[in-house]
Amino acid sequence: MSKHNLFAALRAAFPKDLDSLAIETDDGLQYSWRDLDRATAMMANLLQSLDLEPGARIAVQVDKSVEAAMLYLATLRAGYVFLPLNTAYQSAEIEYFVGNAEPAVVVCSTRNFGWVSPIAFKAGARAVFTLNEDRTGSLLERAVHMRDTHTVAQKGPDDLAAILYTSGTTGRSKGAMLSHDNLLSNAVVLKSYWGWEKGDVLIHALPIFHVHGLFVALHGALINGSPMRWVSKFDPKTVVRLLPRATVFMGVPTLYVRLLAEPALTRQACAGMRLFISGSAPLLIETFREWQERTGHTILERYGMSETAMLTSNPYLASQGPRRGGTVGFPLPGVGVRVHDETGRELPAGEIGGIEVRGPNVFKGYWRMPEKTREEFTADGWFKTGDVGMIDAQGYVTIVGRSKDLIISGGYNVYPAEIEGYINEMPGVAESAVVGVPHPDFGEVGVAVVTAKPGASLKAEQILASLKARLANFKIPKHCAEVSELPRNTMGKVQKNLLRDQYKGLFQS
Ligand code: MCA
Ligand code: AMP
Repeated sequence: MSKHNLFAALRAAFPKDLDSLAIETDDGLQYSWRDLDRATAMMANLLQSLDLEPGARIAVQVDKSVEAAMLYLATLRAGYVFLPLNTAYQSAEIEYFVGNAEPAVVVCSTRNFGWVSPIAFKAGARAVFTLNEDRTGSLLERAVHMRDTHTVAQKGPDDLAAILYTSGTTGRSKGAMLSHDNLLSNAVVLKSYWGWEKGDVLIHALPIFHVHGLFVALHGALINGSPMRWVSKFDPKTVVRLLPRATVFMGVPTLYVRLLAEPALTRQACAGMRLFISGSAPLLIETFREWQERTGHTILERYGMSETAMLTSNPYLASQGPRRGGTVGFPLPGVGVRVHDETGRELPAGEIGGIEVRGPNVFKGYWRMPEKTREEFTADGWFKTGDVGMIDAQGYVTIVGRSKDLIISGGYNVYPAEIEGYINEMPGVAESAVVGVPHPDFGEVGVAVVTAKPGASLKAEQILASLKARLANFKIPKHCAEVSELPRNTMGKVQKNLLRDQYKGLFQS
């Protein structure tokens, strides 16, 4: 029944007055709810006119725009599987994702069409459209001729709605398969847990190719019938200017750090705001406290994953307890969170171990990787997050680290194994290790430590330049050091903790 289609639930929450404002962009464009309804119907009709098989993937690598968000909603509406791709990915990365997901349709920017379309067609795509942030491109040129009414496709709760690539701790990303109910159940829980109310207005300043911006922020506003102030590329001055005309803001810690650097961020500017939410990476207690002092607001920190959407959150209501900086709050209603040691034994309150999760928010598995999927679940069906933490006596969850080899930089995941793979192929390189070190802006950034083959001499800037030619810019280590050898433990494993200690002061003022 279409009632299980996530789009049907979002559409049911549109306000009665369809001609009221749904989205206003930072360059003054205004979209009504009727615009959203008509445009998503036309795009859904275009997709369905291609006669794709059920479960077809629609891969999208386009700059953030309202039309890109409409394309996501149209994909849900038409019953296909949305596959968002970071706009910073270059051809080697896109080749992997498109080769792995085999999308029926690929949508890219006109500037990238030259290299994206051959990759798409080689992987069996039926069509490649273009979509640009100035609303040009073949997608809209074709959609404009389609009917502006559409019957939402029937979907079951466990049917796939999206695939998000993530957690390539072994170097290659895995496609997390999220169902309509994974997303809808989480959106419904967060709507009430975060106190969404009539009159709320969201400032949307996150990318829409990851869970935070595409699901938590977008679904949060839509399922409450709330209008959005749409910021296509985060700029702290723009956000501060919008604060008096909004009530909710969501960001990664880097956004909060940059907003605090704006003198115009005052208590007065935030007087009309109801809620500031942070996640995707650890929020430093200094940032949490500085925000409180400057604005009078206490940031609500929550914890999520591409595989599980949101799993814990600090409380919204004071009656549920204080929002505690440095913690990620309580397991959400309906979500189970536990801490186990390596032997699988549940640990008592306050003891540190591996965080595991169970609930309607937990994904269906990794796309075409049944083995890997099995490895990441316990025998009794709990998902192993790869995060290390504890639950205290009051029930607050604290993440203290990660067992997975992962750097989270400005909210983006950077997998050392992937970068090391490329560096180790470079001429003259014997081996490398990429580790995360603290960074005042991005929270954590990568540092590459490299050893040369006998007789070879390495140039750090050359190593970084050749990485930049191959990989998304946010993945490029911010420093590269050559050493005679990498520290190893008795098992021969590189001791990345020693390297982290050695370089941790690199970016600290
Ligand atoms: C940009 N640069 C970065 C990053 N972003 N370097 C390291 N880490 C980054 N995150 C570099 C670029 O390579 C470029 O370097 C220079 O900074 C400026 O690039 P630009 O694109 O202009 O950067 P920016 O505009 O300053 O972007 C910073 C940003 C952006 C706004 C913080 O990274 C961002 O929007 N992050 C949000 C990510 C997100 O949505 N995470 C949610 C994941 P060069 O000039 O050398 O090329 S979802 C998730 O984690 C879970 C599910 C959850 O819980 O939400
Ligand atoms: P992703 O792989 O993009 O889904 O990122 C999920 C990872 O981000 C989690 O496994 C955590 O390591 C990290 N993460 C998300 N939210 C938080 C948070 N509030 N504090 C610390 N780490 C977080």
